[in-house]
Amino acid sequence: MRIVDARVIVTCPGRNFVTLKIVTSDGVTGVGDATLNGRELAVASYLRDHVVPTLIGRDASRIEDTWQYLYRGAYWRRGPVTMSAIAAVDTALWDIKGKVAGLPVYQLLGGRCRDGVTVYGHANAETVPEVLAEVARYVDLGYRAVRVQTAVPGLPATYGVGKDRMFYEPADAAIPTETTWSTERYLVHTPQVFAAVRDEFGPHLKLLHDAHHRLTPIEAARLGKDLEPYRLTWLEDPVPAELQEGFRLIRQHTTTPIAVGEVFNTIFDCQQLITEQLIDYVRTTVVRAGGISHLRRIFDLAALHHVRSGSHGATDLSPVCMAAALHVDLSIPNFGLQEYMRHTEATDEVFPHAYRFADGYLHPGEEPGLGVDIDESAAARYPYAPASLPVNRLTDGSMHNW
Ligand code: EZ4
Ligand code: CO
Repeated sequence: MRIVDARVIVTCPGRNFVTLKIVTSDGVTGVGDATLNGRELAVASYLRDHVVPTLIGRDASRIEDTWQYLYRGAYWRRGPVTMSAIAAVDTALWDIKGKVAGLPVYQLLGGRCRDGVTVYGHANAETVPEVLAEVARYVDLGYRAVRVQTAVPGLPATYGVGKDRMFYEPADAAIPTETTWSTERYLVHTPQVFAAVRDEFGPHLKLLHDAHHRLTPIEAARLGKDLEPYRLTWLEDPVPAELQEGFRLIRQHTTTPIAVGEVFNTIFDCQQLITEQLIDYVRTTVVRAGGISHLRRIFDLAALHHVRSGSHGATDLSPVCMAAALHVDLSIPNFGLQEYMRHTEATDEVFPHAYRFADGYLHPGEEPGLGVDIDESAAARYPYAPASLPVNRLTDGSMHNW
């Protein structure tokens, strides 16, 4: 069974998505997500100009060999653009293998390890009373875990806190918006938020918080200590992670569990974090880390070192990535938690999918393959529109992380 066509589809049903659709000589098709938020066209070009010509005529059943060919063959290894492109090919080939076998992909990965995939939603608001109402909304919908973010008093706008509640989208302008940040104010305010949330919702709701790589290790250690009474499931991205050993300092000071990895693109970005047990959850997901094949390598290494999965699942990861992530989540022994931000209706229309939310869990469904597709005629109605993630400056005007 040979690959006869591979199409790169760029569409913007509310936000930009890049999708690869592979077609075989038997007429079987497979889809892979290649979306890199704010840099979408770089991956589209990488696929169209450099990858697709090498796929035509290739045996569609050789998933691992194709992965190695694309990773080693390019000479230039790693990086978000390369690894998102490889991920799209890998994901589409898993989809095809499942359809050929007549099995959902999670069965090919070893079958289910759990009944459903526990997900968390995002409660975002300006003030504490408003965020309590948002958390209540998720609890009413059946969620068992909620990420809580508020604005920081005294700052004009805070990343991760948008005007739209259930459909929040951080990439908002062709040229990046600039926002202001103060770590001092944030460190004072955040423990007060979680005191109020615990007080209102009791000890059993899983609570999470994302620091968006904004702190130094010692500031993160302070925040972790101050949050200990509220027993977070995790504190996410406390510091930028280029320096993996930076996490040692956080670990020495706090028992608040640490999650990191949404920007990682290979196992080499987290091997020290995992093998030294410096984190509790690794947040890589399918599109960002070389597809199902490479993501499983990361999670297998993590399993050896008491680290669980906590895959990224924001709106910039398309329903194709979400479906693929759910098959992985269902089949690995060390699953932790899956992020889930609902997509807009227009996105769900462009990407019909079998996965369903029920009672706090997502279920990938039983369709052969990934159980997701792209409706190309619907996609064509939503042309690409440039959008970037915001840039952050400190109150004195200097550039900050993120
Ligand atoms: O900022 O997906 O945990 N989720 C997040 C997201 C990310 C965006 C970046 O593309 O941090 O909101
Ligand atoms: Co995050």
